Amino acid sequence: MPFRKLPTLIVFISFLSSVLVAQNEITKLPIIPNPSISRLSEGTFSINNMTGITFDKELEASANYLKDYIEKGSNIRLQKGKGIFFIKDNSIKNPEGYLLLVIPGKIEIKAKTDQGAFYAVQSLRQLLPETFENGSYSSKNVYIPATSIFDEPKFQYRGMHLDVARHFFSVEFIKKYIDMLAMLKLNTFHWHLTDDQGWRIEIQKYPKLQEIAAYRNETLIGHYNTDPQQFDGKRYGGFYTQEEVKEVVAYAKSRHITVIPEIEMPGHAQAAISAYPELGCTGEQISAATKWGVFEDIFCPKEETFEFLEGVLDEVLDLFPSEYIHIGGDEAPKTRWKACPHCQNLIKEKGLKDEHELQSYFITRMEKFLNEKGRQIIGWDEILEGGLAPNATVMSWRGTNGAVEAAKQHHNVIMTPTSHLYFDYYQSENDDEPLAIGGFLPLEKVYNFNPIPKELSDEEAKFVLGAQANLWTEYITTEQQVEYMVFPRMLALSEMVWSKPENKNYDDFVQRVEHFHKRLDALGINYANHLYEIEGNLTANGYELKTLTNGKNIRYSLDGSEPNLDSKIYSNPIPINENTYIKATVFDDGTKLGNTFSQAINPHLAFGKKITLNVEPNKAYSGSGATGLINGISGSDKRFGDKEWLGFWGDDVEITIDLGEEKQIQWIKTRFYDAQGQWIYAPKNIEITFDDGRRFPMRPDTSILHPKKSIKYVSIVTNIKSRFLKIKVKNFGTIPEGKQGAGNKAWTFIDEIIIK
Ligand code: TNX
Repeated sequence: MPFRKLPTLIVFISFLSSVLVAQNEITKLPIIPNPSISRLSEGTFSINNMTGITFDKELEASANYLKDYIEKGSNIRLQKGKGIFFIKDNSIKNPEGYLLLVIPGKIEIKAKTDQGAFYAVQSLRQLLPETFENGSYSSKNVYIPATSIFDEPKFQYRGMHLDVARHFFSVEFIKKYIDMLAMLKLNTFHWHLTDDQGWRIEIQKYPKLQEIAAYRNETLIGHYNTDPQQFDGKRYGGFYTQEEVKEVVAYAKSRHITVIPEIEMPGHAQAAISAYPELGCTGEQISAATKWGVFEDIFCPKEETFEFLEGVLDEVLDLFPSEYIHIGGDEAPKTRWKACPHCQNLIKEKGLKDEHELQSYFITRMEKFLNEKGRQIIGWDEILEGGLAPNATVMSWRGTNGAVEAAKQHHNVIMTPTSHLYFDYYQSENDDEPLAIGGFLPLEKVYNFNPIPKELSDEEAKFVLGAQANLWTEYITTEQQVEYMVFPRMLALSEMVWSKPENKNYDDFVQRVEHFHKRLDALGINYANHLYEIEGNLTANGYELKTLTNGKNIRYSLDGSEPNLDSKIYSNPIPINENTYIKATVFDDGTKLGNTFSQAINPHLAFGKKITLNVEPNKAYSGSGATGLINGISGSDKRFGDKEWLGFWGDDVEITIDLGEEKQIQWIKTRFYDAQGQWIYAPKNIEITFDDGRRFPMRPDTSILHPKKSIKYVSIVTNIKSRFLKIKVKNFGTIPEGKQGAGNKAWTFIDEIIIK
């Protein structure tokens, strides 16, 4: 829904003047997501056993929610009557918007809908002590600071996804997850219910989905890239009964959350085919997948498959009132369809060009079925290939190009790019992080994402409904780990989709996150705490150290020792003229917080010299720019998303380094990330040209004894005088069949070019 700035502002101003809250300083309240307009004033309102609650009928649910929250959180019991007022107010245009006024005499919550009032309650909740979260608030009175808030969301789609196919989570936990979303004013839960490794929803018409497809024989242990792969030998699985699904949907509804089910087609269908082999093209008996990846056994576009999927969806529609149904559509290799006479006949008969158009035929047919029942489809951005189904909404995950293309075709889009919203990626560069799929997505990167792609005009931008973060659970085996991966990044997501850009400020957000930790503790939510980490940056003045939260000291050493209370306090950039090894730690009043940061900086011939590129790195992986390639710092061995690695998607890259004057060069080394599961491949070839026109290929570096599996090292040894070096890096090309991301362009990631 487009943001109607003017009328709401006028409403707010008249609201303020009507209660004579004037001349107060605008102060930030510790609320996440940050409200549109908020003001803290003099005085407090006290809630105690005398406090009454009064509501308009339409806001009854939220009034009861608040009453319950207070009574469960403390010994305070609310009365009927004056004190806290829930007032229906049609002048608040946005159905999710609200006004919250706390003055010494009363609390007023105004909204047009119960949903708006619910969000007011969530804000009020964050003004109450954290002990309310676990029922341990023991006083008879609680004082709330006088406050006035006007608030409404920036985006209408604010989503969080959970994959329950790779690992299965209890109904109890799904409800807790929904509560977490509601607390942060997210309104959509995308429930990824089916995949190659398991089918997780009861379908009465097809009992073998429960008996067979819900289970796999065993599960991969450790990372996919471990060689040789190992398995645990234990049967694993489970599914939600229809009764449980109804319970979850109703629970979510009472928290103003829509549950969107995802039933994957035509790919990620191996579990379903294991139960009903006739749904595949070969008819062969297969089993649910026991490892991760993209699998070739996909649904075959036969009449009996459509009948099956329609039967499944009929039951799904009865369970989920959501307007949107997610039909997947991603990562469907066409190998089986190419070899299948039925598919080839169908292509001819329908006058289709190829298997991509056949996929489009498949999706369009399912869309028609769902549209006739009054529902709309959402699909991953692959549904653009071979032509978009007429009314489909696109979930853009492979970067943002899919979103741009769909919006330009006037289709709705939801942003969920891997680069900014894949919460299965690492959130810190610490070595002690739990095993994750790969990548690096720190809090700040999530926070600073702008869901509106720059390429879109204002008109086209209206098709961007909002954003969603995804939690794929290949490497996430427990509920505690789910929480660890989503917190605190879900806080950043909530502010990114709710708050207006002018109300966003990362430094301020981080102080609020530090405060919010206490609430998460009280709620028994497991979260990652990287707030006391140190960020280092090489600048023209030396190496700078920074930490996020206010009022702390950084102490550091340069001799490899662990910083302690006797170590130097950091105040100015550390000069770098030779090989330097910095270790630094955050202290608060003599207490060490967080982990020790360490960084080696090894200057070389190109250090601080001029570097140019023929193409810009992809904007999602632009690191610290081209100079990062010669800054004496090597990118992390494990996280290609850090500030050092530069990522290029499909481009051939030409790098020119100007040493300022002719120099004697002994050798040149560089390295490339190689993580095929994430579509990252070492280049096809690399070539260096010098001033005299001589050209040399760069070859695998055999001087490195134990190369990291995820990194390819290359070097040349030469004895040459040159001022300029031109390094040509040829992209790997198209990802081959059978690999993750087959058919897409490969990524090239490069960092550090060392010249000696
Ligand atoms: C790609 S995102 C997938 C999922 C994986 C995920 C891992 C998408 C539409 N498909 O099947 O779980 O990567 O990050």
